[in-house]
Amino acid sequence: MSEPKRLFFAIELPDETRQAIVRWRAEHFAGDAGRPVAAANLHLTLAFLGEVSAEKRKALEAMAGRITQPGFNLHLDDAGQWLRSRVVWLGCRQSPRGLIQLADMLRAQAARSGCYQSPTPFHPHISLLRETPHAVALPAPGFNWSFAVTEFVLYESQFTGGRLRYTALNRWTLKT
Ligand code: 3AM
Repeated sequence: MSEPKRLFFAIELPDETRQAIVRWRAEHFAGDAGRPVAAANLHLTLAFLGEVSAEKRKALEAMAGRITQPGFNLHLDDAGQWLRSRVVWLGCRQSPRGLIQLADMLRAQAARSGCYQSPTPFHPHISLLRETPHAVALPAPGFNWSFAVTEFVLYESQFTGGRLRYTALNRWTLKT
């Protein structure tokens, strides 16, 4: 029997968007502002699933494969800080309907499968800095990053060798 894995559904960011975000972050936040999320780990979480057995994962993957939903554009034009969870994030002033629908569907499927569900509502965001020790001055969003979301991904989260690694286990295409 294989060990349960810590899983979550998310949207992968295009390489060039990740690089642009990392450059923007380095320009605007000092070294003491918090722990930067590694470029490779930048993502937008749709549904956190917690520890999932191989059997439950199979059921979740089958359900994810039945999602028929069009793709959408993500326009990153907002940044903020959550003082309680100590995160600085990027997001959208107005979330696309497709993003909310996709996250709602995945979260409902996960709940039906008995997966852990966060009690907090879905606030789409890309975490940039974690463990921010104090309030930071947020730069006016001078960025304007848009990209087409054409798929969603199931990731495994592992903490190994003192590093957090996200590995894409499976992906599904959104209808065009
Ligand atoms: O990077 P973000 O914040 O979008 O915060 C964790 C991360 O999302 C979230 O799952 C993503 C991958 O680790 N996460 C971790 N533990 C969680 C929990 N107990 C959680 N979300 C809700 N409840």
